Amino acid sequence: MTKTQRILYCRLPCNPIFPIGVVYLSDHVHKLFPDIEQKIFDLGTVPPLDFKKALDNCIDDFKPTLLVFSWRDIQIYAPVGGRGGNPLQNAFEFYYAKNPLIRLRGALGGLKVTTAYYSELWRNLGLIKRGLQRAQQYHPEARLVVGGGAVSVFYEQLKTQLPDKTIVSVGEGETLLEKLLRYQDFSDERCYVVGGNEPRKRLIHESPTPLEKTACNYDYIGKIWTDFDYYFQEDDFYIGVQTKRGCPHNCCYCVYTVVEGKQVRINPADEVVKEMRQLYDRGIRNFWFTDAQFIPARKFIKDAEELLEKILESGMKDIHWAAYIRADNLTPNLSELMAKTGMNYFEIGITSGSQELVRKMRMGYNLRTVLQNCRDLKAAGFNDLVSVNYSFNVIDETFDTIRQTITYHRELEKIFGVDKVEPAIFFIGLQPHTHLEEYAFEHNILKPGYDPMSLMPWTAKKLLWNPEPLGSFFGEVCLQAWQENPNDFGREVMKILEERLGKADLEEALTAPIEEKKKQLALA
Ligand code: B12
Ligand code: SF4
Repeated sequence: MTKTQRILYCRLPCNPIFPIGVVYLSDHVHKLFPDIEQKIFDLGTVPPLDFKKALDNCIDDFKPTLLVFSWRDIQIYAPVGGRGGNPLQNAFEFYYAKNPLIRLRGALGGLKVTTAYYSELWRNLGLIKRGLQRAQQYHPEARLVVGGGAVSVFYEQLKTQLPDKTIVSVGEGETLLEKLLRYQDFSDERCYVVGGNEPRKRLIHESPTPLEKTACNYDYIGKIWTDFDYYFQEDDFYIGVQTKRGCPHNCCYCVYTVVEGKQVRINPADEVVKEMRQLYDRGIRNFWFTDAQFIPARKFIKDAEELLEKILESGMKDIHWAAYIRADNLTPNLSELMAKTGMNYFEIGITSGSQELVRKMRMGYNLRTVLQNCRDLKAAGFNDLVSVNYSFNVIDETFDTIRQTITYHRELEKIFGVDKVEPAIFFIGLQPHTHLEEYAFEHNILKPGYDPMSLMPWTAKKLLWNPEPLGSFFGEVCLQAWQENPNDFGREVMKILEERLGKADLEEALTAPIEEKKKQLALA
């Protein structure tokens, strides 16, 4: 019976990031049901004016019985130029500028960003509905499943906006699709049906069904995806390859650890290399290991080493790769392997250079270890770009902790070189299902039932986390940085902060006094 299914995977419009989610889903389904007809259609490669027409044509052509819509991102807060402008700058101009003209500019810019945001939201919902209606013209029983990063984060809010009977999926979707195609009960998967069962409480916290990942079959993917080549044309695309799923940490603002689950599941190194090899043979040289964390904890160091050793053995010598790296989990050997295998960019999300705050944010980092490991990495020959993500003002920030962050950053600059360390200044966009959300409830900053997808100024101001008493101070510093050096915003913010507040002692940054006191008390 499943043979008669025809599955269309439609990745909703998105910046051109390789749609690894639908690639993996269709590969998984093909391995289990080789006779099922499938097609991948990526709206990320289609110009906006053609979205509707291209979708219609694709459906008329393929006549799917099952529509799999993949929605990657909804949120837009970022320190970079985003869709419709720089959202962070607009918001800060509107909230914090003293000059009424700049406030007005912020308000207008904010309006533009807000309009773009809601238009995209409604447009995507419209495309989903349109696709279903069109498919039902050919197969009245055609069904709709939606999933992907954005749906995983906002699954509760989407329940009133999607057509009846839509299956809404949280986290990875392989086993859900498998059950659906076998006509099995899928109610134990991380999903719910619109108009049917309500999403279970804490659905997102449930563990994903375990799954052994094998190398994606790109010969097959090439056959079901006409625009596959699109991502091979530019040299600067980093093609996604997943090497593991899950993160065991508890960083207070992070939702990855619930989307992917705390259980780390390693994809066999041989399979990862086999997958990379297929891409390599098609001319790909840049890979992004799309793991929530490439080295989630010390006990996974040996897995990372095994993978990198196998990449070396495979002879793929001229590749580059990038990933999110917890730099507290490096060893000199691993650092050497990273440099040798072509890591040319990584992001470390230390969030703050103050050990005291890093502990309060439950990040489990030891900043002293991070520094030492960065020195090892440099000694191993790493000479490329590091993006260090700082989010000021998350919890209990003070002028002292800011001074510590500046000192810490300067130390990283001493290791890698000023031009090689890019301070990426984020302000945390508060996300549902995080500890920070609980903190906001406990401190009466947000009330349960708020809409995390709202971009209305009164909600956005709280979600774009920058609470007083330091909120206005950071607002003013960022505005000055945009005015004086908009093209090097992060470094400019650091410079202004240092001019205004000075630096702390490195030793002060690296120690968390309260914990020390607690330890001493415990010893006493
Ligand atoms: C790696 C990553 C990046 C890398 C991507 C590198 C690359 N070349 O691929 C980089 C650093 C570039 C990046 C950037 C951004 N990212 Co990002 N990123 C991730 C991360 C960690 C993994 C995504 C991934 O590829 N996973 C591996 C693949 C296999 O999984 P997947 O695509 O999610 O697909 C699986 C499931 O979702 C599901 N699935 C997918 N579609 C469907 C459909 C159906 C019907 C079903 C049943 C299931 C299903 O099954 C798939 C296979 O298991 C996620 C967080 C996370 N842990 O998921 C955030 C995430 C996707 N990013 C997010 C965002 C917002 C961004 C940015 C927009 C941030 C910003 N403000 O600048 C940017 C820009 C992206 C853009 N479009 O321009 C958000 C999106 C949700 C949201 N908040 O709106 C996420 C979820 C993080 C978060 N918590 O907020 N990102
Ligand atoms: S921020 Fe990174 S280390 Fe922390 S929970 Fe999220 S993915 Fe894990």
